[in-house]
Amino acid sequence: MEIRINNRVVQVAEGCTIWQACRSVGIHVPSLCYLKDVSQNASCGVCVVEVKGARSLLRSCITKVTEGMEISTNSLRAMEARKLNVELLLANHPQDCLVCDRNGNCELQQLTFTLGINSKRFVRTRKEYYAKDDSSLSLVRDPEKCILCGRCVAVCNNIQDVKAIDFSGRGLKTKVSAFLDKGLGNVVCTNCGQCALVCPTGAITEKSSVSEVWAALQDPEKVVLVQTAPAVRVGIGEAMGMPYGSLVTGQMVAGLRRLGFSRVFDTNFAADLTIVEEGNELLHRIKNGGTLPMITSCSPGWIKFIEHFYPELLGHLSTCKSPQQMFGAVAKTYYAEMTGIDPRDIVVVSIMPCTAKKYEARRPEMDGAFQYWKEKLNLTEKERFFDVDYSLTTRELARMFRETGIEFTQLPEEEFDSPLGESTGAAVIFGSTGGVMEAALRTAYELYTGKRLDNIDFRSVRGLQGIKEADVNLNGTILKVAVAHTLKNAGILLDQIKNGTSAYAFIEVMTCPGGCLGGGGQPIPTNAEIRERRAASIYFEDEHKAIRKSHENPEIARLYKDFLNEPLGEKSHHLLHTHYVE
Ligand code: HC1
Repeated sequence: MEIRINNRVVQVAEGCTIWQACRSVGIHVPSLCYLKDVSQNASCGVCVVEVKGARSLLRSCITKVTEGMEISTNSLRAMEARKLNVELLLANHPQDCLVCDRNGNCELQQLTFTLGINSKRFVRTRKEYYAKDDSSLSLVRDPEKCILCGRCVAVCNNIQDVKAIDFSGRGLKTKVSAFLDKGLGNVVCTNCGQCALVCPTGAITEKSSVSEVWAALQDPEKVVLVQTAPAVRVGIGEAMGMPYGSLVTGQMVAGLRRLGFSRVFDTNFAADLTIVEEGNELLHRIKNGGTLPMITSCSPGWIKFIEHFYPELLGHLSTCKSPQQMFGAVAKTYYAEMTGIDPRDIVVVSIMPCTAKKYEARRPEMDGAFQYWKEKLNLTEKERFFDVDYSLTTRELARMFRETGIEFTQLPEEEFDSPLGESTGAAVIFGSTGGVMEAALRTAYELYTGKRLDNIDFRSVRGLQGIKEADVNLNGTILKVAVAHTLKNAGILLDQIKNGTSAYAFIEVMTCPGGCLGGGGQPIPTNAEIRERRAASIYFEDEHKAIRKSHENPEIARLYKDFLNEPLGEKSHHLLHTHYVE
């Protein structure tokens, strides 16, 4: 279709919006509320353009192009209106950018700069001052910084189908809040943090534990171990100024050592352990008529979702704790015994692409190591400790690197410490949607058939489609499997189980779009194109690993030989598994 933009004749796709048309010919019209694939609220009024013949300025994010349309994105009228709308937002916005969590990465701050706004023209119109909501273990909401763009509401409602937050009030009293203003920690919020990822300002951020981790690192009595999730290695480079999806495993390890962690271990080691336990659990259920489909249980936002919305289906969850939690339990038992370190002196810090992991680490059932040591060391309830002490997001780790002035891009590549640092290709793909399924199939096939699996790439469960499925031939037995990412897609598969039409024996669910690589704790921005690049790096690392099946990890074999004895055994039961009850 032919139209004119800023006096130039251009060809654009039929049916697209003015915003998309401009974008397709290299013109960026700013917007604070529009976000591709997430929200199209037309609430901020920043994307207005002038269209010949139209009486008023039009919002480019919702207006479709028509043949012969003449658009001006840079007329004085359009530019002044855009500026005015931002100035009106600034009237009610706290001007504490210097101490804001999003300083330097705030879309409102950036737009104020690019539009050349250099004074505060209007006084505050809102009378009330809203208090921060820090009721959640994962997230902090500061309604004073909210510009009512609606992105958080859209992602929570439309992508996750959770509806934990919405607009309330009218006119100047309009605000975003949780049900009856109860606070995020007291409603159905799953802690996924997708709201924080799409928020243009600092109105929603993770609840930070950076200062507690600094304190632990300075404490001479403590041995501080760190574990890094699969998806952090393809995210942290971005946060340190590198291209999207940069794979920086070795530099990340080197950086963590320079921050002062006593040992740098890998959550991937525990991902391999999860696969061995979960693969055996699946086969046990198949052979003994257990509850099927079995559904993966490593994504804590997903666990909270099923607990809230489908409690009658909790029996379908694998009883395996997540790799983050398995790592903590193994570190404070097996590793403590092996090294003679008092488990009370061990501090386990996890670096996760996820905000819900903070919540998971404080779930009451996540104290397996304390229960293990309780009698042996005569511990009182007052001395109770959790398997994982602090969980930081990728963004928080970037903050720590920046604070210490570490030149991340100049770091050499270093190896993880042993024995909790060895991992396989199967473990790293946990970070992408479909990865847990593929890793489990690589192991389950060999366990079930007793034969070697040569073609280990299960490509049908890869990619960013919302729901994927595959038929896997286990020596004549066909195993039907499905993979879902985002909680809305998970709900579709759960409804099938509920109404008796589910055809699957095994299902993987990951909370966030794209899996953990698109987690709520990852660098901002995160969008579809960036998720693709991170996924490509994850599969690249898998392809180049010497060992690519979890059950072939020699350190996992040693863990069973020296400590756990066997998969699904007594120690595994106490340390690595749990039961979710209605
Ligand atoms: Fe995930 Fe997992 S893959 S849940 O997304 O099972 O956060 O990366 O660490 O625990 O391994 C997250 C990622 C992560 C766990 C693993």
